[in-house]
Amino acid sequence: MTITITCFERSPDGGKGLARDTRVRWALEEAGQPYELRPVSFGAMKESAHLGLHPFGQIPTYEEDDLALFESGAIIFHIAEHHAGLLPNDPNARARAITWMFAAINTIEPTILELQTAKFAEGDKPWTKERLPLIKDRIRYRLNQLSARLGDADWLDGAFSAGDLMMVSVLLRLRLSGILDEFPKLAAYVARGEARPAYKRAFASQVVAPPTG
Ligand code: GTB
Repeated sequence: MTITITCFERSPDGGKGLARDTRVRWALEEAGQPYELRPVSFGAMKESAHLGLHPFGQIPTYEEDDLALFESGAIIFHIAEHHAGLLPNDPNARARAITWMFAAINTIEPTILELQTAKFAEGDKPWTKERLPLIKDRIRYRLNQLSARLGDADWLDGAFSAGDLMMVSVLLRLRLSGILDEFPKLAAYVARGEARPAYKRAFASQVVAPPTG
């Protein structure tokens, strides 16, 4: 059966590929697996049909035969476990690549989400002006450590892996803030990810709704 991924019917980023379905589609492109996209409206995400797939009423979801998954990290791990190209065969290298997947979503992404929440959900609150520099410094602290570990290597641990796919996807969400450009090694790392043919195909296949009005 075809793999089906849900995505925003109308992504708030207007075509920058920043929603989390992009990383899943990127993984499927790296693995050479065909898939279909099913756009979902914000309203439909909170209705029972979609909540049956995703208890938190979000995208992306993954459906294949009688398997339904949510959480981009779990979906990409599933894809990487079942298809070649995203995880090394050597057990230790594989465990390290998986560690980088977790580091991306558990150590780096939360700081970036804090920034997005402060800007977009709490932008009008009186504390935001004071809070933003603190959040940005917490991001810089982590990026400094990540950049030091990456050094002059192309990827985080040898060959490109699902760990890099996840880390690049997470870092991409920072680009508009300008913070990524403060770390030239990380900016070049993200650019290497975006230059991969599989990423380009994933980016090109995103659903971009025409502007309203
Ligand atoms: N932990 C989950 C995962 O990794 O899959 C998080 C899923 C999630 O946050 N989904 C978001 C969603 O469905 C879309 S990706 N939101 C709707 C809702 O909660 O009602 C987050 C996102 C949204 C918009 C942009 N953007 O416009 O730039 C970027 C990322």
